[in-house]
Amino acid sequence: LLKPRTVAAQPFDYPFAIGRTALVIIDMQRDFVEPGGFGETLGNDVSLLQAIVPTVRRVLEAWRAVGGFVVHTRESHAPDLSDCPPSKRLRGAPSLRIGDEGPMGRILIAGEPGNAIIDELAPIAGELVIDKPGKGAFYATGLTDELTARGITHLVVMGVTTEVCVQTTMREANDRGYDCLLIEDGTESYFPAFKEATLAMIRAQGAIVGWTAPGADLIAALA
Ligand code: TIU
Repeated sequence: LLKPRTVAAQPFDYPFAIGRTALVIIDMQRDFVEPGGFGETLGNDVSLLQAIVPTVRRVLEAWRAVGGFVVHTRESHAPDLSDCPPSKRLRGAPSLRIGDEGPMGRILIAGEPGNAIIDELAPIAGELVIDKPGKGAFYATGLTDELTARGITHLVVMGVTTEVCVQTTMREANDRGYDCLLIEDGTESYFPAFKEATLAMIRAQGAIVGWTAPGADLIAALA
């Protein structure tokens, strides 16, 4: 698992070893991907996000097959909202606010049906699930300690949405010294232009935030 490998990525090759790398799948939960969840309450068309599920699954299965470590995150809050800043709950004019009762249970609350990771990508034994109250996966979570304990230095990132929780997590990770690769067809936004802009800004200036590559190129590097 420590064999040096390379993904043909942008803006240049991404070197990694499976044993030092975590596959991080951001917020592939019903709240964002299915109608009636948080994403839709904000006024978004959630069908766009469903299109990446087969690719995310293909990459996840390939990563599992080589014995790589997997982290799943969920954006979620405690039932008493003690970890939800009022600014987050009160911002804007959503059709339902965080904590309100929706068709999949209380919006963005841990343990509710809508907070579950979709069946196609459900975690299996040995995979880490991080519940995060913020957009970034490092804020107010134990993620750094979990990665450090496993000797992880590199993150391969997929999930939703590209410019919100994915980009925030990559920027948090980059500042903590992780080398991050974003899978281009394993991430999506409610706003296609925001996805494209995010991919471009991540890899600009000599990979100022990280690298990007198609899922097939990561899978090829695992052979
Ligand atoms: N609204 C939006 O685009 N995203 C979020 O609120 N959370 C995540 O990106 N997971």
